[in-house]
Amino acid sequence: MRLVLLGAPGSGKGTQATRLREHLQVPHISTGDLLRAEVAAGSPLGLEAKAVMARGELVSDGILLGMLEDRFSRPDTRNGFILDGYPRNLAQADAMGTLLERIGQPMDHAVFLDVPTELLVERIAGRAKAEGREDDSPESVRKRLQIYNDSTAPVVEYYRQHGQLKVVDGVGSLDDVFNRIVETIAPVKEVG
Ligand code: B4P
Repeated sequence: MRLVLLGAPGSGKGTQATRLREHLQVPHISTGDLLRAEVAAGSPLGLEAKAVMARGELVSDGILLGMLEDRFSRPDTRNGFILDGYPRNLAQADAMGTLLERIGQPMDHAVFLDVPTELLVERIAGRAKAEGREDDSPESVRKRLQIYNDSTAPVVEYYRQHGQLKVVDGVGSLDDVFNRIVETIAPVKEVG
């Protein structure tokens, strides 16, 4: 199963991807986690990404694509993957399409977690208290939501127009949302 999870910051992508990894037995690839690992390691890439992320802005498309190519070259992605946090703009959507075609791993579903803005803000404020993530400050969150509306929402439309989009209501308990996703991506049973 090759799944792309789309949604605004705080929509539950990372949360649900962790559960889906167990269910589908394929790796969870989070571009946010890959970037945070680079920052923690103090690599040149991490040093470049750190300030950009803290401001709530998007790290450059070139860095992201290189990171993703590297991750997809690992053998654990052979049976599929759950991609969380990518693509975040139309250029990334195009680059990903080309990459997946080149490695012979076409996407099965683009699942969009639909959550109203007030709830996104509430959830991220909760995480800010619990985890103290630098980019969860009110100022960065405003910026991230604005970038989401300007750059990432068109990606959702792009997959809708290509007939690949599955919209899932992201409001409810973790179990409710998880069950909705599983139902949405389950193969349609033949009748008779
Ligand atoms: P991400 O790590 O992707 O951060 P995110 O958008 O906030 O989503 P995340 O998956 O962490 O949160 P979730 O909704 O699960 O990106 C961080 C930064 O990295 C970006 O701003 C950017 O700078 C950079 N970056 C990443 N990818 C990039 C790319 N492709 N291009 C350029 N830059 C990139 O959860 C949020 C909170 O809600 C949690 O506390 C969770 O517990 C809670 N929650 C989730 N579901 C819930 C539910 N059903 N009910 C109640 N609470 C829930």
